[in-house]
Amino acid sequence: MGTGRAEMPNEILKEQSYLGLRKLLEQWEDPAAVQIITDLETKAAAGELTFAFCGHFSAGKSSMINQLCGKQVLPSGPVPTSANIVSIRSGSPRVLLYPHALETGVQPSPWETTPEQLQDFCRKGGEYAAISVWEDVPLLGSHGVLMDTPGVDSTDNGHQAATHSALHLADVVFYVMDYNHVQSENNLAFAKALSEWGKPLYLIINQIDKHREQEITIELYRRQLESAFGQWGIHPAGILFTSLKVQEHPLNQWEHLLSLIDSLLKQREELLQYSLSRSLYHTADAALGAYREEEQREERERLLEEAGGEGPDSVEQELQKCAEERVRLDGLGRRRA
Ligand SMILES: Nc1nc2c(ncn2[C@@H]2O[C@H](COP(=O)(O)OP(=O)(O)OP(=O)(O)O)[C@@H](O)[C@H]2O)c(=O)[nH]1
Ligand SMILES: [Mg+2]
Repeated sequence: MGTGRAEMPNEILKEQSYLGLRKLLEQWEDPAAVQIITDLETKAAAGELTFAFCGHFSAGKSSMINQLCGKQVLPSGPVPTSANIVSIRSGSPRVLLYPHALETGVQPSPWETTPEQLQDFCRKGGEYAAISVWEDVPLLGSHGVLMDTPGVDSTDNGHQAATHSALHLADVVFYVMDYNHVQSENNLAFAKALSEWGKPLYLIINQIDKHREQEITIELYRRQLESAFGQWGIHPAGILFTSLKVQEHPLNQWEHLLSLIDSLLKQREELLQYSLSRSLYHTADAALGAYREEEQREERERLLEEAGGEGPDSVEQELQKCAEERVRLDGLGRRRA
C-alpha cells in the first residue's frame, strides 16, 4: 500500500470538492484537467476497481490479461504490439471505440466494432483515445476492470504519455517486466514515476521461465532487485514472479496473482476512494503548477514591457546579439593566447 493514505482527507471526495475544483479549472482555462475531473466523476459513480498493466514492450502485459480472461482477447507478439489503452469488463461480448475529443472539447460518440476486429484496432495507435471491451470474465465480477496499456521504452514518449493519462483511472498498478530487463534504467525510471502516484503498485517479474538457478540463485536475484528498487525509492506493495509459457514452473506465482486480484476486489470501495483522492490531488497539483507558470510568464512579459516599452521578442534578440558578441570575443581571446 502506498504511503500517505491515512492523511488523505475524505472530504476531497465529496461532491462539492469535484464541483469546486472543476470551477477553478474552468476559470484557469485548463480543458484537459476539466476532462479528467469529468472522467473521475464517472469513475466514482461506476464504483469499478481498475487494475492497470503497465511496463516495457513485450514484457507480457497483454498475454497476462488474456490468461486472466481465459481467452485470447488482446493481440500479443514478440514485437511492439499494443498501441492503445484497452479496458476489459465482464459482460456479453461487445467492443466500443472512443474517438479523441474534438478541438472544441466536444466528445464524439463511441462506435461499435466486433470482437474479431478488435485485434487490428488494438495495434493501430493514435486513432482512438480508448477502447472498451466486454467479455465473459468471471474473475472480474461486476466491478473489476483490467486495463492494458501500450508498451513503453525510452524512445516512445507518446506511449508513456498515454499510460500516464490512463493512470487517473487506475486503482491498482501491476508493473510487468521481462525477467531479463528488470533492472534496466528505463524500467526503474518508469516504475518510479508510477510509484509517485501513490497508488498500490505491484511488481510482476514475468517470463521467470528464463531464470537459470546455476547462473544466479533466485534468492540473490530477488535481493538484487529489491535493492535496485529500494535505491530508486520505489516501495512496491508486493513482488510476484510469473510465467505464462511454463505454467508448472516451480517459481510461477500465478495462483498468488489470482488470489491477490480477488482480495483487492474485496477491498474495492476503500481502494477506490483512496485512488480517487490521489487522482484529484495529482490533477489539482499539476493544474496549479501550469497555472503558476503561466502567471509568471505573463508577469515577466508585463514587467519587460513596462521597463523598456519593448516586448519579449526584442529582448530575446538583444540577448542573442550579446551571446554572439561573447562568442566573437572568446575567439579573439583564444587567438591572442
Ligand atoms: N518465455 C516467455 N515468453 C513470454 C511470457 N509471457 C509472454 N511471453 C512472450 O512475450 C512476447 C510479448 O508478449 P505480449 O503479451 O505481446 O507483451 P506486451 O507487454 O503486451 O507487449 P506490447 O504490447 O508490445 O507492449 C510474446 O511473444 C509472448 O509469447 C513468459 O512468461 N515466458
Ligand atoms: Mg501488449
